[in-house]
Amino acid sequence: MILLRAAQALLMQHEDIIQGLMQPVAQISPKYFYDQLGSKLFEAITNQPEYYPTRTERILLEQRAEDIKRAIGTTHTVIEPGAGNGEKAQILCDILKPQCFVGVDISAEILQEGVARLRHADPNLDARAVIADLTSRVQLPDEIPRERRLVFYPGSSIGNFDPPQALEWLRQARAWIDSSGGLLIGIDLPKEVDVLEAAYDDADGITARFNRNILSHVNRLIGSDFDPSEWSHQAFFNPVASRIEMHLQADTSQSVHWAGGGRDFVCGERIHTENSYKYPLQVFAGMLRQAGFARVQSWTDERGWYALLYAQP
Ligand code: AVI
Repeated sequence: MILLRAAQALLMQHEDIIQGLMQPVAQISPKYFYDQLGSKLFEAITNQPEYYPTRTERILLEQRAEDIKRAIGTTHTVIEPGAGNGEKAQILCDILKPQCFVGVDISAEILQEGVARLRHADPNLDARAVIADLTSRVQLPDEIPRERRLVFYPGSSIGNFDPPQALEWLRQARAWIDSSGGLLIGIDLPKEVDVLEAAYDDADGITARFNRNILSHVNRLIGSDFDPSEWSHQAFFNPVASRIEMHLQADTSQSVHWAGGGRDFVCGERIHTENSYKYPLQVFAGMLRQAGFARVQSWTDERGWYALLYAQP
């Protein structure tokens, strides 16, 4: 049964990728960035001087720890979708001292290491890993108590969903908690275009490697023959949609094949790999209200680049 489900999941992934590649403007979902190398490259991105979100959020969490703790109060369980290596969970668990932590992520190995690290830091913490794809509805194990849950979604990861999906995601977070719970979420705010574009095109080329690596991952997943060295990294701000867009642009005309199909790309043609939305604070607070969160508090860094919001039903 488990093997059958795994085979079905692989088949769906295969279809999902090919369907994206066959669109008039080819696209690959950003969830395929995160194979083992992709996860390492993302970690390296967060340490680049140009990539301010992770650093700004960490400083904000540390500087406003007391206010955040006062706003949230007693928390029984912290649930972190996309927990990765658990680094941010560690900061929050130090502040809130919950009894239970549930990390949810698609990258099993990194999540399990992160959860083990949290357990090691506090042997009294009941830390668990739930391996799941956050782009579909996630069912949390029944044994996790419903009272006083805090859903923690840092890193401005919500920005990688298009607005309707983001709203759907917020509704799912609302469904995970009861009236005693809340959501602590990080969002990246609009700012000067130069700052935004540099963050997604660092001088050391780490983001470019991260973007191109999606093609190697896709090659392994669908047996295609993309040559990543034939593609250039593109990142620019789209002011109409208020988002950074990442694309891969073909340096030459080429044919790419996979079992049962393929596609020709002309020189200069692009594959759209990621959007990263930058929401004004009031717009995002409105989305939270639409998703069923009636009370919203927020904290912003002194440059006004990034915000943490605490939302309650
Ligand atoms: C994971 N996510 C919030 C990152 C972002 O900023 O949108 C992904 C990323 N892509 C390129 N650099 C970082």
